[in-house]
Amino acid sequence: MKQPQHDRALHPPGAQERAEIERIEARRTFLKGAAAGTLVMAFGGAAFAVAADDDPRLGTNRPDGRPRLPPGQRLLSALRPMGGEPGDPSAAAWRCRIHGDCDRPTTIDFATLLRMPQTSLRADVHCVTGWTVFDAPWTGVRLSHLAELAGVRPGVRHVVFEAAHGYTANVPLREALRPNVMLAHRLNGAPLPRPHGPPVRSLVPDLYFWKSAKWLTGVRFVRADEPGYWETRGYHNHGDPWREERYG
Ligand SMILES: Nc1nc2c(c(=O)[nH]1)N[C@H]1C(S)=C(S)[C@@H](COP(=O)(O)O)O[C@H]1N2
Ligand SMILES: [Mo]
Repeated sequence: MKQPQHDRALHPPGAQERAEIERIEARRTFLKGAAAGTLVMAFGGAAFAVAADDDPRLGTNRPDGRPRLPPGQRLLSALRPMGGEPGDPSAAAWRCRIHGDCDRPTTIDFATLLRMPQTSLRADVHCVTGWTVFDAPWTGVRLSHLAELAGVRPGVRHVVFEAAHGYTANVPLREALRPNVMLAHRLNGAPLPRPHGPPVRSLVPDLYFWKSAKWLTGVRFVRADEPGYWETRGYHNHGDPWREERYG
């Protein structure tokens, strides 16, 4: 699977972490060189938003008391497409297995997802490569709703998000049941744009963004933890941005 943004597996152990840090530093230096504020630049053929250093939300705290900007992060004005091997973006073709250790496993399609209770929220997201975006507006269905529907059995401790081409990400069940964790199908008031995992991705805003699986194909409830794609390639098993749980 090609993963150009986090290709630490290509470097020998020891050099891996330095290479990643150098990459992050290079990006930061680039961003510092760009003008502050909301600005979209052409870069490698893709448009992306750059640093918003003068944002009044910087330096404030979240309702839970933690700083709005986690340590070592820099604010961008819009999500940056981070790549990954795309799945089928078609809503008509989308199927998602809700399965694992539950009483009522099921497969849902897009129309079924839309008939479920919809949640719209603004969430901050934090990419391990060093960027954060505040207040991204998402719409979707809470994971807690799907867990209830599936009848998750006692003893289940983890959720594995499954995505196209074998990508997976593991999240502790307790955290996955929080009200801001969802299967998202809209971003910024529109269907998920092509690079951001349409038609449906998971959204786990309070963990690093690699936990938010694009091109979602399944939600699996498990008792024993199953480290996912990045978690088995040197990244932290949990990924809390405020503890800087970047590398395992
Ligand atoms: N299916 C899939 N989901 C994925 C990835 C991926 O490679 N494949 N990359 C992850 C990583 S490393 C990040 S940082 C975010 C990036 O999401 P974005 O491209 O919408 O910014 O998606 C995550 N979800
Ligand atoms: Mo990432």
